[in-house]
Amino acid sequence: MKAHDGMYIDGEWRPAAGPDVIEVVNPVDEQVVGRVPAGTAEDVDAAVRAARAALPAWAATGPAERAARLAALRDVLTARKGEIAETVTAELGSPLKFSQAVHAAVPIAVAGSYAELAATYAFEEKVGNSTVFHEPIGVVGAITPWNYPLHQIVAKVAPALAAGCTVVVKPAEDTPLVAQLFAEAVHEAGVPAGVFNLVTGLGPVAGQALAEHPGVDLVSFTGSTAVGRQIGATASAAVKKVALELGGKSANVILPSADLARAVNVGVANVMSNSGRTCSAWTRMLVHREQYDEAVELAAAAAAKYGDRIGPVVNAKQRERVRSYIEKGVAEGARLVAGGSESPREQGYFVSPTVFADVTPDMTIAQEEIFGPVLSILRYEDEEDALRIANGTVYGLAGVVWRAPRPGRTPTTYQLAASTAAASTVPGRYA
Ligand code: TXE
Repeated sequence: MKAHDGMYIDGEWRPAAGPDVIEVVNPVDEQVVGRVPAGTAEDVDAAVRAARAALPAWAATGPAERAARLAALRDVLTARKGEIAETVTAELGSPLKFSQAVHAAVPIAVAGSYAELAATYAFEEKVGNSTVFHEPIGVVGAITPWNYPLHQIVAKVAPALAAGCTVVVKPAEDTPLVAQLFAEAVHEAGVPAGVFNLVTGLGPVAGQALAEHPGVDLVSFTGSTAVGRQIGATASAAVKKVALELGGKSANVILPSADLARAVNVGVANVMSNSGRTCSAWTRMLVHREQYDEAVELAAAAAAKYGDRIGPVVNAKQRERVRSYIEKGVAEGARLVAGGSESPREQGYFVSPTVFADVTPDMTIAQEEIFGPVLSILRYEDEEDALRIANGTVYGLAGVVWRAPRPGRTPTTYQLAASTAAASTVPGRYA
């Protein structure tokens, strides 16, 4: 895979300040597919300075010019769609078709929607006798994860650029190659030097330097709750703005009136998609006790059909993490009806699509984010009970209720408890 040995700063690829490199490994065959520099605080500082210097001019460009650059970015990404999909497949391990349909197509659509928003957004608003001006916050430090590597970058960068902010991105160390491809696309799209900058590197080094940098006005982070908490504390100590998009343990409530087979099959597909690496995945399926056994049978059969076609998880550490959750599920008394902790292949970081029955709300696998292809099926007595179970975690990222359609009536929605640990700031289904 093509890889740059420098950082994209102030409109050019510059040599990294330090000698360290990160090896990018394909999770399917464990082979190195590229090497990128491991950035230091010095690289981050250079990138933030470039972003600060570029800010006044970029903030002063009209929305029409910013919309034009974002539209150009969408067009470049569209032209390089095939390359994006191949790059994500090489570093994330997802099947090529999924990379084409999701990892490439979704961020292109997101870039396009922010191009439209930049052109139509009311940056100036009359409120009574006053005029409200919506001004850019300033320099945005974006720290992104590996699960939807390009989408996570575009979902932060496109709105920031639309608003007139400048950006420094520190992508996940597992998936820096598509981030470099994105920097090339930004360049090709004619975005002025310094408006977008990329520093590859490790979280506790480059990521932390970016979160702490006094020249950054807003830190936008997506990743683990533990790191998010740390970044929130750092940002508040420095009195800067922070946006955190963290984990999830979303409930999929199937009411007795729903089409059970459809609800279960879609529910299983949702969890297995991207090998379970989706923070909004419906990882807890809640089924009425009278339909429980049938649902478990359907879910086990659906999961077994996927085999290793869902692709691997991202690295050895994640595979161990997911396996240990599966072992904990068994140890706490849940019933394994599909998959298990045994890897389906000798090579690569694969985990079998796994389904647990007889899961109770207090079990670890019903409370903690696993971030792998693991579904927990819980039993409920009535709607009140289902709601109580659904709301009974610290998470609140997404939620689903299935019931028979009632023609002419607006769908019922349940208010799931807002989470303190997961404040969603990024629009889009695939975060
Ligand atoms: O995340 P990290 P990891 C969850 C999921 C997963 C778990 C661990 O449960 O199993 O997190 O994944 C950077 N200062 N999600 O360890 O470490 C890091 O370099 C500044 C949910 O990979 O949080 C990367 O760019 N930055 C999630 C980013 O933070 C730091 C997606 C995320 O990595 C840092 C991914 C530090 N001290 C994982 N330490 C979602 N919500 O979609 C790390 N980073």
